Amino acid sequence: MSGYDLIGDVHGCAQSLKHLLNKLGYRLDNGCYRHPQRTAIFIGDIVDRGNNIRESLQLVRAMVDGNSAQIVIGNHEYNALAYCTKARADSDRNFLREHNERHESQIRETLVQFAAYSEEWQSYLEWFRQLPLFLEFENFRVVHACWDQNLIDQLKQQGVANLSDDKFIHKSAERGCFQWQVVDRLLRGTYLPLPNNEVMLSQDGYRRHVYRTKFWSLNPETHQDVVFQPDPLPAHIAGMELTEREKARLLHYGEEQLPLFIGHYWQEGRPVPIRGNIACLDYSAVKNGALVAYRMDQEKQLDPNKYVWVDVDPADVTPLGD
Ligand SMILES: [Mn+2]
Repeated sequence: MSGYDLIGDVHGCAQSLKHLLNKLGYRLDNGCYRHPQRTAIFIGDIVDRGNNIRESLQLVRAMVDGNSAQIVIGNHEYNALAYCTKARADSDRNFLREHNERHESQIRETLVQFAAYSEEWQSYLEWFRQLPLFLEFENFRVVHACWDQNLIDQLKQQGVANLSDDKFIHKSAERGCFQWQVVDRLLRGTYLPLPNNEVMLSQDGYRRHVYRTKFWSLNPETHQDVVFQPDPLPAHIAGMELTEREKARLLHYGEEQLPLFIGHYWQEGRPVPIRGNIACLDYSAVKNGALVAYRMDQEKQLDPNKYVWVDVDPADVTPLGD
């Protein structure tokens, strides 16, 4: 085998995924998409939002079980697990992830599409617990949202690769502790509170108290220097200087580090590397964007010509019913 094809957030877009795999030279062989020389790597977030979530999971799991692909867990797989896991009796909550309106709407499509297949859904929840939190290869790294070397070193020391440990997953729901930090940082990335307790309305209609930030900017001065999300900051905030405290909350993934692949961030437009050693492969397929792959070989600097993508298939995103 030689080479890896890294694939961004699928979010239930199984038809688009089949088109992308075909374009990359993978062929269906006994129920599993395979390439004669290459291995696929999924960056997480297979579930939620799109029309074909069950088929996406079936396809990806067959590839992982058949050694034709690897995968890291995304925040949506974690959220599904936490949403469906009962909290312990001595906890102040019923489930690890609260069943409020916002959380319910994020997972709704997944639960609806699995409504008639509850045993199968249970088996995917078990599977999510086996998915690695990060992957490290000789010449590149993979994580859903953010590479935090300090947390990853601690995970390695403790021999924690995934969420299979009961104690770890229950702790991960307790804001502030190490297990919570791991999930929050690796699967959701870095973010800052809006200054002066301000709130902004995002495109998807939610009130946000925080905004997503880059974890690679060197010596940022203002909020505009670090913002990394589709929704622009309000103009009066964008130009405000970062305080020392805010700067201390940010990370810096250096230019000398190994190439890193992430998903998560709803990018738009033509896929290009963020920098010579960082590529985000989430191009908002399920918001009528593109499903994107990067063909990784031995390069030390990422090459804009090595992206392959397909526009989302309308069958994955057209509202059903009415
Ligand atoms: Mn995502």
